[in-house]
Amino acid sequence: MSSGTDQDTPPSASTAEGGDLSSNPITIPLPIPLPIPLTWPPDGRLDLDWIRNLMSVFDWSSKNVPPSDFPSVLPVQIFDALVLAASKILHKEPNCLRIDPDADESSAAEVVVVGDVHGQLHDLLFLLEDAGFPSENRFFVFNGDYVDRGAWGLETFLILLAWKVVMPHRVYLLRGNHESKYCTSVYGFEKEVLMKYGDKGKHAYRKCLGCFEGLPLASIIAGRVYTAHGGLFRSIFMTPLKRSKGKKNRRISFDSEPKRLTLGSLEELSKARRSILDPPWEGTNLIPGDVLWSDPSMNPGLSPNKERGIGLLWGPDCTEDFLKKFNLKLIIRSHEGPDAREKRPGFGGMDEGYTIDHVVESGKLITLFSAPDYPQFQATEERYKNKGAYIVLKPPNFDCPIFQSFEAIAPRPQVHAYYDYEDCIDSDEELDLTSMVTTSEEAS
Ligand SMILES: [Mn+2]
Repeated sequence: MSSGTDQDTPPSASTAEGGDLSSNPITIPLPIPLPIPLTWPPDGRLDLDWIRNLMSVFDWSSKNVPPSDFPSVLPVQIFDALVLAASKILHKEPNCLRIDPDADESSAAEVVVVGDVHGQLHDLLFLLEDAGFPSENRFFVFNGDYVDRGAWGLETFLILLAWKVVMPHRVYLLRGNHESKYCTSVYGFEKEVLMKYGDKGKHAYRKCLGCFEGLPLASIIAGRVYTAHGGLFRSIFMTPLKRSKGKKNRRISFDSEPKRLTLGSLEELSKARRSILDPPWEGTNLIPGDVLWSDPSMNPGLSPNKERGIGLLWGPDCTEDFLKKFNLKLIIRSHEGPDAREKRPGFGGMDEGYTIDHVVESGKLITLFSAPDYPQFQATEERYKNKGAYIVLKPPNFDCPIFQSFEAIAPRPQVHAYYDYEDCIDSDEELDLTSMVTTSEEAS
């Protein structure tokens, strides 16, 4: 940290050490002098104290340090070490995680499920404090969309990676559609990283993309709850490809797709190739794009998601089929905030951070959104003022969702956006698929 700036001094008090885990990360006093730049532990082992310090420092630096001074907070070597440690773990995980907490009714085990976060660092810190930090008895499943739109996607993502490294069997990070090259190049995360790491920015961004490719796609909790960012997916056996011959002139024409779309199985999900910068919307590897981009519909059946240009729409009958076939009770997906829901007649708004979309014989489909007062940057004066929510699942069955809604932390630090939110389309809809084609030189 360059001295001599007129930044706020952190709250004074003893030290950050020794407090109990339930203490508020936002008010954990920072030692003086400030523990920055952050360092890697000499023995290479991250622990809870390291994460608590990381969260406190990021909370403080987000309010006091210009983005271009970020390396004085987290030097690129420490960034590299953290991303590498997390990447190694993530890439080894299966596409669909099996999470099996102690189902004994007397056990204190619980699973916290979290929806879209979108770089809203302070709201994530609040959520972690409110739900209680990950622990032996408290699992976390994050449903993706950690970055973009909000101004602290990098801090948000790194905090989650740190939790993953320290508690790999308690904290699970799934991939969202924004954990991709295409989305991060349009909605701010790429520019954010370039701004925060300067001449090392491209390097840092590439490392993040490599990590995104490792993120698993879905989870099954206690054998009863399926979670994924977008939701359900097609069977690839039933969709032989009709593709125009000229590869250079790819046109997106759903009409040329086979008439019969059918739901995919968990076995097919397990075999999908997820390690791709942008899930393809055509070809044979369509399951990752479906899982990350699909939306529920009130109309029965499976159909191409024409609004988004990738993924599917699935009806209540598909929710029922999927739950029944795999003996599940609940689907928890995310992916739709208040802006998306504004354009979806028939569906509930995101005012409370969640909606119950389908109620069928075998169970329910829920949309969960954890970014309150979203989006951070908005061209209009009028805001959605939505709450965020997380879900707690408890033994013995982990299939009765307890909803916890929460307000945004206010005031949010005033910072500049990393994307042109006035001109940018204000949801993921109508995305320009042609710009998603990754050229070979870019795909490093
Ligand atoms: Mn999304």
